[in-house]
Amino acid sequence: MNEESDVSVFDPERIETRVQTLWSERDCFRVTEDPEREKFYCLCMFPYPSGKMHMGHARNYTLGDVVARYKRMRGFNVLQPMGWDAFGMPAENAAIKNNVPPAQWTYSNIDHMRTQLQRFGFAYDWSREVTTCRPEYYRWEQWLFTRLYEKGLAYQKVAAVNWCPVDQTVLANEQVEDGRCWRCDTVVERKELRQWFLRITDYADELLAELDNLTEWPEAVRTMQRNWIGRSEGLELEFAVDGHDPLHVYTTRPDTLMGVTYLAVAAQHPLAAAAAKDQPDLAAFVDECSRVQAAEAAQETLEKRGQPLGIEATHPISGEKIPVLVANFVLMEYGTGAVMAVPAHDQRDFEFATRYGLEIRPVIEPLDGGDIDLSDGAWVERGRLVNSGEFDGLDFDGAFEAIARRFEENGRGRRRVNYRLRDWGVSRQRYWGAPIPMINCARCGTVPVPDADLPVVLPEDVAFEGVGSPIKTDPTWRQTTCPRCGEPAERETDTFDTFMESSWYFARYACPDNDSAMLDARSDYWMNVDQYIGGVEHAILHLLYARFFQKLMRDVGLTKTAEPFARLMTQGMVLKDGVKMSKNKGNVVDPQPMIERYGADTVRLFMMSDAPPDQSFEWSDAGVEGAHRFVRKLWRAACRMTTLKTADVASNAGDRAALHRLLHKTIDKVTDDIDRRMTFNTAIAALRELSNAAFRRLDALGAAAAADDVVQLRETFDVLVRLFQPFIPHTSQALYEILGHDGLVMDAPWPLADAGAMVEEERELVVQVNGKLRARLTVAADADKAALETAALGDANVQKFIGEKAVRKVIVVPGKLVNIVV
Ligand code: ANZ
Ligand code: ZN
Repeated sequence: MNEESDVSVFDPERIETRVQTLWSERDCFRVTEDPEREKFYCLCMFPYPSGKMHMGHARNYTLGDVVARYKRMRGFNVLQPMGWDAFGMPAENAAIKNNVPPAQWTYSNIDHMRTQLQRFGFAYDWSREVTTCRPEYYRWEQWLFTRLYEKGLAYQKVAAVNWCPVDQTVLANEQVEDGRCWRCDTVVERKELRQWFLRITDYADELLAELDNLTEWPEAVRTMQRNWIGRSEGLELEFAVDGHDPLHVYTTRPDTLMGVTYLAVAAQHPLAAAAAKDQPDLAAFVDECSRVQAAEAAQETLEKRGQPLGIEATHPISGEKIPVLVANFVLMEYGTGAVMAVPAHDQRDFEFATRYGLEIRPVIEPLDGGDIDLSDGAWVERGRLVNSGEFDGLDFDGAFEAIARRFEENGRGRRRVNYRLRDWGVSRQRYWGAPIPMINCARCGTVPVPDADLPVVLPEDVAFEGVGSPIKTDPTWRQTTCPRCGEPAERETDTFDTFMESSWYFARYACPDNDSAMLDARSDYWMNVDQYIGGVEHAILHLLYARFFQKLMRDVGLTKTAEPFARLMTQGMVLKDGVKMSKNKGNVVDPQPMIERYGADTVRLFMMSDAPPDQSFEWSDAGVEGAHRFVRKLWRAACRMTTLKTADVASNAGDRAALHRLLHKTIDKVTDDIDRRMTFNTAIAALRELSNAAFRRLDALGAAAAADDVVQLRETFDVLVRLFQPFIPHTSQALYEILGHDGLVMDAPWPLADAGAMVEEERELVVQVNGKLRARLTVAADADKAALETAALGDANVQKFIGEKAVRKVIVVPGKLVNIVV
């Protein structure tokens, strides 16, 4: 027998190569906008082309592929694209280290990773591949930016930024973790620079409100976004200051007004500067605070420090004199950059007051009376006002209203809504990013690059001298002429934050070939993404920016879609030996050799079978071995089944009924697990159970069986092959052919469960005597308690163990067990 014809030999590499060739010959993942069919857009977060795929990618992309392939069998017009988040610092760092241009490094990584992805057999429409570092992609981002500039949504300001001295770039607040750079862990400094910003705060209300409608998102992600936006309602109040303009403070606790014992301003506040003029000590302190980075994340843990300004303010109600200090925990960028301090009821104010011996004056008591304990911290709950003169006895809401009205009446305060969210600084001083399409002209000021001159192309063939951006160090790249007056002018040499590219790629997959518009009608067909899958580390940054961009694109008239992602799945981490797989831990398992050894289907199956997608998944060699043994067994059994002969032999109707029932229950469970719950692990467990039942039946029947049995076994394998298609698509396709079908299994309809067939007519009943198993009986599924008791007591073996002893109690668990206590 020659190799080719001996199909019962399971050779994953040969099978996978052949099936993938079939797919590409038929071009079967290329989709078009078919208005007759319901669309399903399934998307995984695109990778940064770092060099090679890791297990996190493998898991993410397999999850997406399972959904996409399943939906296709359900009759949807499924789009599943893939692309590359190709700009970013690692390319530059590699370039500086190895002397290769970032473009070259990036493109060769992309080629390598594309091959790796293809080996997995993901059902991607590669004709839509998007690579963000290509001018045909980023030109539209540049175009949108100039539109936003015209609308006042993009603007420039000198801002204190988080500066990473190692990476030589500005970092967004989101990129600072515990005061350190998210990439290189260096302590971040504060620096004043002229930057480009997008006015995301204009969209804060909508971004917040629409979270309520994203019911198919994990609650944890919605909460994180709510907190990040951080909407608060409070008052802006005015305090008179001796010899200076009045000081404005923002407070969310006006009910604590009578407990204010000092005011505190940020180091960058004008009042601090004014006071520091003739006080060198103070000036030195203010200067020092200004240099330390001000990322809000670091504020909680910051050691609270300050100095008196030597200035006094007047309490607006009591008329008392209170000191004004400068404090490092007050942020210039939030509220008004100044706070009224209430040490009795605010923890930061408490720590500060304790350290500097300032008065702590309690003005709130619990609603149920009782004393508050200020011995080791502030009492921060809401309660009832005391020591507050005319406001005594009011609760939080009552006090808020009374005090708001009082200040509104005398014109010294107003209600105000505040957001923690800041405008998004998008300027980066690095090279490998999309150039910001702006020109500085000595006469005309800032001028956007006209549409006809877009894209502003980033030169790709560059050499690095040090870490500086080649377009900054090159004296000629920036030289241009002003589009308005025609005089010599200079280009902006900063590039965009790479979060800009990942904020709209999902929409561009709908129309990647359009060279005359950013989006077209096709994006309204495909958007929004029905299922988005990616790491939970993107819960805030990427997902918030993407939601923002979708609204920006809508507001310049490009699309009707307001929210980009209908349903979100955040996948758990991949672990090895209980800890996250990472280079640092030295516990990385590379997917490539695993595929070479076991085939893509085995790796896919194992990764989906271990844990639900949102939980962490533990890689184990035994697990992948087990998955491999199973696929091989399935293959051999299906092949053997096709050789089963029909003979004139007896058939057991009871066995047939049981298998029939299991078949339909499995269809039902697998469908529900994939579709609604996305618990692929339990779907696979159910599929394996059905497979094992089929294997056992096959063994029991031998070489020949009754016609009814042959037909049923055939049907069972037919169903298995289709239900397994999303997980092990190559094996499934090859077996589909072996079972005698033409065409593609993924175009076969998904099996549907027959509810009638799932009803159990008979069940197994376990009978125990004093807790020990003594009999297994087959009983009617709907038998009542009395019938079960009678059946149990009547069994010969059970009677033997009861013997002469008295039956003291019979416990019946219907449908499961009878325990007889003697
Ligand atoms: C008095 C007070 C008493 C406050 C009290 C709190 C508790 P959210 O909810 O985040 O908006 N604050 C205002 N501006 C600040 C700034 N620039 N830097 C640091 N802290 C600032 O927080 C609002 C509260 O944070 C404000 O209410 C203010 O302190 C403080 F028992 O005012 B509160
Ligand atoms: Zn000009």
